[in-house]
Amino acid sequence: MRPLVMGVLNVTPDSFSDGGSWADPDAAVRRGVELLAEGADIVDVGGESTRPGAEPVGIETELARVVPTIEALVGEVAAAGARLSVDTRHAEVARAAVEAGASIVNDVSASLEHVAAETGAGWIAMHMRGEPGSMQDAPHYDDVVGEVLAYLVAADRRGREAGIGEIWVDPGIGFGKTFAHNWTLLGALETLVATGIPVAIGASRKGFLGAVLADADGTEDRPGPDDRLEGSITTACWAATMGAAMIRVHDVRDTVAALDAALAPPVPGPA
Ligand code: PMM
Repeated sequence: MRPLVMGVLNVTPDSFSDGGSWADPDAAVRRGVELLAEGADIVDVGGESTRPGAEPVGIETELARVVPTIEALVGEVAAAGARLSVDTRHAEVARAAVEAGASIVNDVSASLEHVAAETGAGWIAMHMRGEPGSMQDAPHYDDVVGEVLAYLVAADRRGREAGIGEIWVDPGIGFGKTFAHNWTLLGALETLVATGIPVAIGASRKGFLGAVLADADGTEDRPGPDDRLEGSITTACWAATMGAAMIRVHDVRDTVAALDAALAPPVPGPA
Protein backbone atom coordinates (compact mmCIF):
# COMPACT_ATOMS: atom_id res chain seq x y z
CA MET A 1 0.00 0.00 0.00
CA ARG A 2 1.26 3.48 -0.79
CA PRO A 3 2.30 5.44 2.30
CA LEU A 4 0.47 8.64 3.10
CA VAL A 5 2.08 11.63 1.43
CA MET A 6 2.41 14.69 3.64
CA GLY A 7 2.92 17.93 1.71
CA VAL A 8 5.08 20.61 3.35
CA LEU A 9 3.60 24.09 3.73
CA ASN A 10 6.02 26.36 5.57
CA VAL A 11 4.49 29.74 6.31
CA THR A 12 7.93 31.11 7.21
CA PRO A 13 10.41 33.54 5.72
CA ASP A 14 13.41 31.29 6.42
CA SER A 15 12.77 27.53 6.04
CA PHE A 16 15.67 25.92 4.22
CA SER A 17 13.76 25.01 1.09
CA ASP A 18 10.46 26.81 0.67
CA GLY A 19 11.11 29.61 3.19
CA GLY A 20 9.75 32.92 1.97
CA SER A 21 7.75 31.38 -0.87
CA TRP A 22 4.47 31.15 1.04
CA ALA A 23 5.09 33.63 3.85
CA ASP A 24 2.08 35.75 2.98
CA PRO A 25 -1.17 34.08 4.06
CA ASP A 26 -2.87 34.21 0.65
CA ALA A 27 0.12 32.61 -1.03
CA ALA A 28 0.20 29.96 1.71
CA VAL A 29 -3.44 29.07 1.18
CA ARG A 30 -2.98 28.90 -2.60
CA ARG A 31 0.00 26.59 -2.08
CA GLY A 32 -2.04 24.41 0.29
CA VAL A 33 -4.76 24.02 -2.35
CA GLU A 34 -2.08 23.15 -4.88
CA LEU A 35 -0.63 20.46 -2.60
CA LEU A 36 -4.10 18.90 -2.33
CA ALA A 37 -4.54 18.97 -6.11
CA GLU A 38 -1.15 17.26 -6.44
CA GLY A 39 -2.37 14.41 -4.24
CA ALA A 40 -1.28 15.24 -0.69
CA ASP A 41 -3.03 13.14 1.95
CA ILE A 42 -1.92 15.56 4.67
CA VAL A 43 -0.97 19.24 4.47
CA ASP A 44 1.64 20.04 7.13
CA VAL A 45 1.50 23.70 8.16
CA GLY A 46 4.55 25.10 9.94
CA GLY A 47 5.21 28.62 11.24
CA GLU A 48 8.71 28.22 12.68
CA SER A 49 11.74 27.12 10.70
CA THR A 50 13.69 24.27 12.27
CA ARG A 51 16.53 24.40 9.75
CA PRO A 52 20.00 24.10 11.29
CA GLY A 53 20.98 27.40 12.90
CA ALA A 54 17.43 28.78 12.89
CA GLU A 55 16.49 31.25 15.62
CA PRO A 56 13.24 30.52 17.45
CA VAL A 57 10.34 32.85 16.59
CA GLY A 58 7.93 34.09 19.27
CA ILE A 59 4.72 32.16 19.96
CA GLU A 60 2.59 35.09 18.78
CA THR A 61 4.36 35.16 15.42
CA GLU A 62 4.01 31.41 15.01
CA LEU A 63 0.31 31.54 15.90
CA ALA A 64 -0.29 34.42 13.47
CA ARG A 65 1.28 32.39 10.67
CA VAL A 66 -0.28 29.02 11.35
CA VAL A 67 -3.82 29.55 12.63
CA PRO A 68 -5.26 31.70 9.79
CA THR A 69 -3.69 29.37 7.23
CA ILE A 70 -5.30 26.33 8.82
CA GLU A 71 -8.64 28.08 9.16
CA ALA A 72 -8.57 29.06 5.51
CA LEU A 73 -7.69 25.54 4.38
CA VAL A 74 -10.05 23.44 6.52
CA GLY A 75 -12.87 23.36 3.95
CA GLU A 76 -10.63 22.55 0.99
CA VAL A 77 -8.84 19.84 2.91
CA ALA A 78 -12.09 18.20 4.00
CA ALA A 79 -13.44 18.36 0.44
CA ALA A 80 -10.30 16.57 -0.77
CA GLY A 81 -10.67 13.88 1.91
CA ALA A 82 -7.29 14.95 3.31
CA ARG A 83 -6.08 16.14 6.71
CA LEU A 84 -4.14 19.02 8.23
CA SER A 85 -1.20 18.72 10.57
CA VAL A 86 0.68 21.41 12.46
CA ASP A 87 4.46 21.34 12.54
CA THR A 88 5.37 22.90 15.88
CA ARG A 89 7.35 22.46 19.10
CA HIS A 90 5.02 24.64 21.13
CA ALA A 91 2.00 23.48 23.10
CA GLU A 92 0.03 26.71 22.63
CA VAL A 93 0.48 26.60 18.87
CA ALA A 94 -0.44 22.92 18.71
CA ARG A 95 -3.60 23.51 20.77
CA ALA A 96 -4.71 26.51 18.69
CA ALA A 97 -3.98 24.67 15.45
CA VAL A 98 -6.10 21.68 16.46
CA GLU A 99 -8.90 24.03 17.50
CA ALA A 100 -8.62 25.64 14.05
CA GLY A 101 -8.94 22.27 12.30
CA ALA A 102 -5.64 20.38 12.32
CA SER A 103 -5.96 16.74 13.36
CA ILE A 104 -2.29 15.78 13.73
CA VAL A 105 0.43 17.39 15.86
CA ASN A 106 3.72 16.99 13.97
CA ASP A 107 6.08 17.39 16.89
CA VAL A 108 9.79 17.68 16.11
CA SER A 109 10.46 17.96 19.86
CA ALA A 110 8.57 14.73 20.73
CA SER A 111 7.31 16.46 23.86
CA LEU A 112 3.71 17.44 23.09
CA GLU A 113 2.02 14.12 23.86
CA HIS A 114 -0.19 15.76 26.49
CA VAL A 115 -1.53 18.26 23.94
CA ALA A 116 -2.30 15.50 21.48
CA ALA A 117 -3.98 13.47 24.23
CA GLU A 118 -6.06 16.44 25.49
CA THR A 119 -7.22 17.48 22.05
CA GLY A 120 -7.73 14.00 20.57
CA ALA A 121 -5.26 14.73 17.76
CA GLY A 122 -2.80 12.27 16.29
CA TRP A 123 0.88 12.70 17.27
CA ILE A 124 4.06 12.41 15.25
CA ALA A 125 7.01 12.07 17.63
CA MET A 126 10.21 12.96 15.83
CA HIS A 127 13.76 12.35 17.06
CA MET A 128 16.01 15.39 17.33
CA ARG A 129 19.34 15.66 19.15
CA GLY A 130 19.68 19.15 20.66
CA GLU A 131 17.99 22.31 19.39
CA PRO A 132 17.75 23.57 15.79
CA GLY A 133 20.16 26.43 16.60
CA SER A 134 23.00 24.07 17.54
CA MET A 135 21.96 20.55 16.54
CA GLN A 136 24.49 20.26 13.70
CA ASP A 137 27.48 21.13 15.92
CA ALA A 138 29.27 17.76 15.81
CA PRO A 139 26.41 15.41 16.70
CA HIS A 140 27.71 12.16 18.18
CA TYR A 141 26.15 8.73 18.75
CA ASP A 142 27.77 5.47 19.81
CA ASP A 143 25.03 3.58 17.96
CA VAL A 144 22.78 5.93 16.00
CA VAL A 145 20.21 3.29 15.03
CA GLY A 146 19.96 1.84 18.55
CA GLU A 147 19.74 5.24 20.24
CA VAL A 148 17.13 6.67 17.86
CA LEU A 149 15.10 3.46 18.06
CA ALA A 150 15.13 3.45 21.87
CA TYR A 151 14.11 7.13 21.94
CA LEU A 152 11.18 6.57 19.59
CA VAL A 153 9.97 3.41 21.30
CA ALA A 154 9.98 5.35 24.60
CA ALA A 155 8.06 8.22 22.97
CA ASP A 156 5.46 5.78 21.66
CA ARG A 157 5.09 4.33 25.16
CA ARG A 158 4.61 7.82 26.66
CA GLY A 159 2.06 8.64 23.99
CA ARG A 160 0.08 5.47 24.66
CA GLU A 161 0.21 6.07 28.42
CA ALA A 162 -1.11 9.61 27.81
CA GLY A 163 -4.02 8.06 25.91
CA ILE A 164 -3.24 9.05 22.31
CA GLY A 165 -5.00 6.87 19.75
CA GLU A 166 -2.82 7.68 16.71
CA ILE A 167 0.96 7.72 17.13
CA TRP A 168 3.67 7.96 14.48
CA VAL A 169 7.43 7.94 14.99
CA ASP A 170 10.00 9.67 12.80
CA PRO A 171 13.80 9.27 13.01
CA GLY A 172 14.27 12.97 12.19
CA ILE A 173 16.57 12.94 9.19
CA GLY A 174 18.90 15.97 9.41
CA PHE A 175 18.04 16.83 13.02
CA GLY A 176 21.29 16.52 14.98
CA LYS A 177 22.74 14.02 12.50
CA THR A 178 25.76 13.89 10.23
CA PHE A 179 25.70 12.77 6.60
CA ALA A 180 26.65 9.24 7.75
CA HIS A 181 24.00 9.18 10.49
CA ASN A 182 21.28 10.10 7.97
CA TRP A 183 22.25 7.35 5.54
CA THR A 184 22.69 4.81 8.32
CA LEU A 185 19.21 5.54 9.64
CA LEU A 186 17.65 5.33 6.18
CA GLY A 187 19.47 2.06 5.59
CA ALA A 188 18.14 0.65 8.85
CA LEU A 189 14.58 1.86 8.40
CA GLU A 190 13.28 -1.70 8.39
CA THR A 191 14.43 -2.07 12.00
CA LEU A 192 12.26 0.86 13.00
CA VAL A 193 9.32 -0.41 10.92
CA ALA A 194 9.69 -3.81 12.64
CA THR A 195 8.62 -2.22 15.96
CA GLY A 196 5.10 -2.14 14.51
CA ILE A 197 4.79 1.60 15.24
CA PRO A 198 3.81 3.50 12.07
CA VAL A 199 6.90 5.25 10.74
CA ALA A 200 6.95 8.72 9.16
CA ILE A 201 10.01 10.04 7.37
CA GLY A 202 11.14 13.37 5.95
CA ALA A 203 14.24 13.41 3.76
CA SER A 204 12.87 15.70 1.06
CA ARG A 205 15.37 18.26 -0.31
CA LYS A 206 17.67 17.89 2.73
CA GLY A 207 21.36 18.73 2.65
CA PHE A 208 22.71 15.18 2.73
CA LEU A 209 21.01 14.61 -0.65
CA GLY A 210 22.77 17.66 -2.10
CA ALA A 211 26.13 16.13 -1.21
CA VAL A 212 25.36 12.85 -2.99
CA LEU A 213 23.86 14.49 -6.07
CA ALA A 214 27.00 16.62 -6.44
CA ASP A 215 29.08 13.44 -6.62
CA ALA A 216 26.57 11.73 -8.89
CA ASP A 217 26.82 14.28 -11.70
CA GLY A 218 30.58 14.67 -11.26
CA THR A 219 30.50 18.45 -11.06
CA GLU A 220 30.99 18.58 -7.30
CA ASP A 221 28.64 21.57 -7.29
CA ARG A 222 26.16 20.99 -4.56
CA PRO A 223 22.64 21.55 -5.85
CA GLY A 224 20.50 23.82 -3.70
CA PRO A 225 17.33 22.55 -1.98
CA ASP A 226 15.15 23.17 -5.07
CA ASP A 227 17.42 20.97 -7.21
CA ARG A 228 17.42 17.81 -5.14
CA LEU A 229 14.34 16.18 -6.64
CA GLU A 230 16.05 12.96 -7.76
CA GLY A 231 17.46 12.37 -4.29
CA SER A 232 14.16 13.25 -2.64
CA ILE A 233 12.21 10.84 -4.81
CA THR A 234 14.75 8.05 -4.46
CA THR A 235 14.72 8.25 -0.68
CA ALA A 236 10.90 8.43 -0.64
CA CYS A 237 10.67 5.26 -2.73
CA TRP A 238 13.30 3.54 -0.59
CA ALA A 239 11.46 4.44 2.60
CA ALA A 240 8.15 3.22 1.15
CA THR A 241 9.72 -0.06 0.10
CA MET A 242 11.11 -0.48 3.62
CA GLY A 243 7.59 -0.04 5.00
CA ALA A 244 7.38 3.62 6.04
CA ALA A 245 3.73 4.61 6.34
CA MET A 246 4.06 8.39 5.85
CA ILE A 247 6.47 10.40 3.72
CA ARG A 248 6.87 14.16 4.22
CA VAL A 249 7.76 15.92 0.97
CA HIS A 250 7.86 19.26 -0.83
CA ASP A 251 7.30 17.84 -4.33
CA VAL A 252 4.00 16.06 -3.92
CA ARG A 253 3.02 15.37 -7.53
CA ASP A 254 6.37 13.86 -8.51
CA THR A 255 6.60 11.83 -5.32
CA VAL A 256 3.10 10.38 -5.64
CA ALA A 257 3.78 9.32 -9.24
CA ALA A 258 7.13 7.78 -8.30
CA LEU A 259 5.67 5.93 -5.32
CA ASP A 260 2.85 4.54 -7.44
CA ALA A 261 5.41 3.27 -9.95
CA ALA A 262 7.75 1.91 -7.29
CA LEU A 263 4.98 0.08 -5.44
CA ALA A 264 3.04 -1.18 -8.49
CA PRO A 265 2.28 -4.88 -8.07
CA PRO A 266 4.44 -7.19 -10.19
CA VAL A 267 2.71 -8.09 -13.45
CA PRO A 268 3.46 -10.89 -15.91
CA GLY A 269 6.05 -9.95 -18.56
CA PRO A 270 5.16 -8.48 -21.98
CA ALA A 271 2.66 -10.55 -23.93
N1 PMM B 1 11.70 18.01 8.73
C1 PMM B 1 11.53 19.35 8.77
C2 PMM B 1 10.44 19.91 9.45
N2 PMM B 1 9.52 19.11 10.05
N3 PMM B 1 8.73 16.97 10.58
C3 PMM B 1 8.87 15.64 10.56
N4 PMM B 1 7.95 14.83 11.13
N5 PMM B 1 9.93 15.04 9.93
C4 PMM B 1 10.90 15.78 9.32
O1 PMM B 1 11.86 15.20 8.78
C5 PMM B 1 10.78 17.20 9.34
C6 PMM B 1 9.66 17.76 10.00
C7 PMM B 1 12.52 20.24 8.11
O2 PMM B 1 12.15 20.49 6.79
P1 PMM B 1 11.40 21.84 6.29
O3 PMM B 1 12.22 23.01 6.81
O4 PMM B 1 11.38 21.77 4.81
O5 PMM B 1 10.03 21.89 6.85
